[in-house]
Amino acid sequence: MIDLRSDTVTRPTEGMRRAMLEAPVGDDVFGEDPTVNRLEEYVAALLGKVAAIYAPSGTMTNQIGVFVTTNRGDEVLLHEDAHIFNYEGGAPALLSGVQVRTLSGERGVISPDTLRDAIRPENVHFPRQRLLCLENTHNRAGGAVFPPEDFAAVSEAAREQGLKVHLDGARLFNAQAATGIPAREWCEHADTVSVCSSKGLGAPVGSLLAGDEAAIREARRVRKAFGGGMRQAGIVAAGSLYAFERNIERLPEDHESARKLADGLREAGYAIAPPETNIVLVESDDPAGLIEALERAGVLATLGSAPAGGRPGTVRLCTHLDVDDEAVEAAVEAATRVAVASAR
Ligand code: TLP
Repeated sequence: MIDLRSDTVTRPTEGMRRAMLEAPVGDDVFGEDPTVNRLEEYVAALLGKVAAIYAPSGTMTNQIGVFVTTNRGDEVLLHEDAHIFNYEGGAPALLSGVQVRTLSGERGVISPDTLRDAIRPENVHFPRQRLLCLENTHNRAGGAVFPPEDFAAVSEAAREQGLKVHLDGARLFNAQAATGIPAREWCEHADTVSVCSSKGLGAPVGSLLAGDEAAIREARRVRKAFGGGMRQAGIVAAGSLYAFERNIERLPEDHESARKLADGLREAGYAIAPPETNIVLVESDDPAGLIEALERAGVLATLGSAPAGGRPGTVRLCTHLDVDDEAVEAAVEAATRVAVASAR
């Protein structure tokens, strides 16, 4: 089976496992795990933030980010295709008691005008608007990079309106790899930032939330309340540290694999937009059927989106650390067999 469902499916390499085995550990709830402390300092510096906190998942770091910036009944603005809105189990309502206001825009981008149109005046009837969440790269938009000028512009518009900005940077280093713009430059336009070691960077678990001193101090209390206080977490943190130190620089390989995959699939007759990073979206009127056919041919994929509003749906294929050239070629061959069979 060639597993292209997600870049989360990677298994730790020998070197990463060794780093995990040898990690010095302590009780992180007491702040005494030297490996977690090293990781938090490393990632805060990488993102140009004062502090960072380690947590089990990107969902948790996003939701801590929402919680520390809002009060119950506040409104959070985000793109209608945002991961925080679509794939986190309704957590903004469940955990923070906020309502979300979704905005539309091409490929996960929210324009300053769209944001301004959604701003409510101060009035006893209206929820207080506190936070804008942005996502880069954008998962549902097929790993699209938020164009840097647009990113800065919408963030500035949000701050002018008194909003804070949270960046879901689960794949921020893919944006760095695609544009050459360092992650820390993107982060200047966000107050809190979530990054994951468990996506393209290949660690088994672990995400970090970075921000200013006050936000991260509060985040420590919230992480505990959310059940994310881990004890000798240095074991997994060593895998995350290894991922940030060693695997950022190899992300262009995944982007190259995605390009090869997309080219091969296009040749086989599939409708595909050129991938910007490591996610390939294949258009299909019957994505569920295509996913099943691909699985029978030995390729695992997931649903990108269901057909809606007269538009086709998409099947998502992700490249990652465990997908080499041979796997890409085999996946293209398998998908070509599927295309030929369905044309018969
Ligand atoms: N995304 C997963 C699924 O949940 C869809 C995937 O396979 O892509 N932000 C973004 C942009 C993400 O893509 C993900 C994971 C998360 C946050 C959540 O990370 P985890 O899975 O660590 O909670």
